Amino acid sequence: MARILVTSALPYINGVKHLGNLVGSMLPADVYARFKRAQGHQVLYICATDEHGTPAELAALAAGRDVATFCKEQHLIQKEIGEGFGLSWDYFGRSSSPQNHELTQHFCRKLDEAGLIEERIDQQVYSIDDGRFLPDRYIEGTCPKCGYDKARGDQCENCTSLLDPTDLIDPRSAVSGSTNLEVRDSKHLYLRQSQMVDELRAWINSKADWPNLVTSIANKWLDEGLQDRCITRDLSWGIPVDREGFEGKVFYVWFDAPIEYIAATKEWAEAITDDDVADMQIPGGDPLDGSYREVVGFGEERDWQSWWYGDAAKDVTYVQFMAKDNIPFHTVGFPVTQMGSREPWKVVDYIKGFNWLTYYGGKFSTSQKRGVFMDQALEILPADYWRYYLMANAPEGSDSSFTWDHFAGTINKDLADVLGNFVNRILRFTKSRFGEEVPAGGEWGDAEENLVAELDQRIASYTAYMEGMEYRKALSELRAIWASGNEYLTVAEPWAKFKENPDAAAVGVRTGINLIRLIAILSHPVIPTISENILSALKVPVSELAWPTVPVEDLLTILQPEHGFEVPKVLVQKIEDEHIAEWTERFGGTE
Ligand code: B3M
Ligand code: ZN
Repeated sequence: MARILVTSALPYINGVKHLGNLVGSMLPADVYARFKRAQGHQVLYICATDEHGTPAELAALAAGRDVATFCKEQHLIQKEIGEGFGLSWDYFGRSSSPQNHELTQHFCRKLDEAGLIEERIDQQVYSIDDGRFLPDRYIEGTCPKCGYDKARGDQCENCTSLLDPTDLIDPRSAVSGSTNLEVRDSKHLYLRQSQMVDELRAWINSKADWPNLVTSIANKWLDEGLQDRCITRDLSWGIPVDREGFEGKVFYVWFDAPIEYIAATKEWAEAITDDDVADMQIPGGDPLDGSYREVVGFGEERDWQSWWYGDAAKDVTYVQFMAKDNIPFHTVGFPVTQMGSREPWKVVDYIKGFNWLTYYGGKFSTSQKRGVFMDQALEILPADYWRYYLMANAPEGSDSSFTWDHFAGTINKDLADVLGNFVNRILRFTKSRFGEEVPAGGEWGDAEENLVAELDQRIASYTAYMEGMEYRKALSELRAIWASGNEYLTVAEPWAKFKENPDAAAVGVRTGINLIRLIAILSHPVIPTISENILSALKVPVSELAWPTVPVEDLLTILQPEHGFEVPKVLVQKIEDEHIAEWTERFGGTE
């Protein structure tokens, strides 16, 4: 049994995330965590809301809330929606937690002791019309590297270069559009990343197994010469810089956000569970409120350090999931923080990065409300439909495009026709001919042997692709495994054989029902609800979800004669043309 730490990029707090955000981070992380749990490993999947920075302040302002209240509300909304999608976080924390305040300040102190922090007087853009300093991403202008004219002061979305606002050509305020900007002096802390280039390069070079997308972005960044990075801001919302002369300043959101991976693990260790609260009988007790912490000695069995620090964490494999724009911060930014502290922190072992999911070839956009958002998706259809489609079309090798026709076509063909139809067809037939239990009689023949041979090979390659987080390939194997059920039935023909030779028909449905059980187990990481509905129809407890390792012939004889089942209600409802028309109208399509 291995110990596997999984984190997915922290969804930003300014609003509900869209499907592009989901498929590039939380969903593949969840599929991986579920797969690894099924294999019997000890998995800790940690995520959190990323709550600091100006977009949070502005979103709160727009919502007429103070920023702390806004973040608390939005955190709960995102948590609920994530759970609605079946995201099996072990903990979903908040980057504004006391634990993150403490750890972020700790890292800054350690980096300072290591000689990697420097005070500098910074020239910072002040917007006279807006009456405030403008944070990096609220200055827009032309990218000096690629010429894109909507580059933000922190990063060019077009070429992913990290920028400083003063690099921009023709800068303007993104809040008001005003070009009435002036540069004022302000004291800031700089992280001397430039001191660590060789160390980072050696580390990245040691990761020969990382996806090319990830190492090429990391190397590009190192090749361009790593700039020292300002890690403080003139804002009020954030983690205070606990240093003389820095009153009223906070840490830069990208400094504290990755540290939240660690802090959220600490939140997990120290968290009161809902059960704890119920036991304490505190009416309306909020499990997220740390104030109950001293009441009971909970959390002692949860050792956060054993996942993150020193020798105890040496056997942990740490895997991160993120979209490509976040890669620089995880291949350089966060490792500088961790390694530069000169403390033995666990650094990432493998990064799975993603390209973009587009909406009809264009960008999903939170600010322009373009595309489908997680809450809307759940209003329309069950989570598993989205989970399947998104993972089957994950933007791995290149961007992939969402369209309603493609989505409906995939669901109707793969989920409804191939999977749902196989399960329902065989269980309905068995019930009508043999009653609601697995029938006895008959012997295996060529059809069964051929099925076993095919499954042996397909399950091995499906498992290997899941292991390698190659989701498109994995799901195409999974789909082939579903299809093997229908193909087997075409050959075994229990319906045709029943009259002449009920024993032969019994073999067919008995093998088919066992195949349904196997398919439910293999499908569980991707479509947990459908899988559990199938298992419940087969009266198989979810405790039997262990990933198959024994030879396939054994797996197809587990459910023995007399094992009872029920015919499930329609597992997968087809998407009708009128729905496609309605949703295209509602969300906009074509373009
Ligand atoms: N919140 C994703 C984004 O808003 C960012 C990820 C943080 S991971 C530490 O682009
Ligand atoms: Zn650019």
